[in-house]
Amino acid sequence: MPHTLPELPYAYDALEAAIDARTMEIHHAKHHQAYIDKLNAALEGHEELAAKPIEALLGNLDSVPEAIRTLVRNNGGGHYNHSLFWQVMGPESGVPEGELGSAIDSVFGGLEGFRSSFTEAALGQFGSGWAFLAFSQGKLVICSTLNQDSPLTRGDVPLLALDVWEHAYYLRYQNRRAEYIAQWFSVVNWGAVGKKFNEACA
Ligand code: MN3
Repeated sequence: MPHTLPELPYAYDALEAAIDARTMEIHHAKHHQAYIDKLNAALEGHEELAAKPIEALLGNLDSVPEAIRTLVRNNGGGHYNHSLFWQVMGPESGVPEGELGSAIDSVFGGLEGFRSSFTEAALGQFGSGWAFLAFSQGKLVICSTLNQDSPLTRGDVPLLALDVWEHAYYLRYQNRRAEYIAQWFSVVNWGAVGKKFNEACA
């Protein structure tokens, strides 16, 4: 079964506080779709791999034949990262609660400490890439990756993702990545992140 574009859990204009509707539409319907199309094309003729969930492919890139490994890494990563990005945003932000809230307090000294470290990772990613909050060997970590690389590939579980490719913010923010990041925190769906954290801990 080929990979397909997930529907957004909200309208394109639902995140206007941080991301304009036109950017959301192009990003979802064009950019994300293109990663999926290229991933499916790369997997053509590889029935067994094509049947695997994207997490399994990215978590074991060595099992992917070398001839298509880079295509799967880039386009499969693009598919996975964007799917996560849509899920962890929403018009209702909230704050980290429960187990996640406690873990953020103990690792980052609270939400402000988390924001500051996460901003540093997202701003410091040179060129195109992502910033993540991930679950790594039993604890929360912040990391950034180049291009469409996923923390899954090194065995970590991504919980929160921020796209810092220019296509994610250029229409409204042009070169002002710092402003985009600052606004983006207002549309983080902490309830969704908390669920992912509980699943990762289970
Ligand atoms: Mn993108």
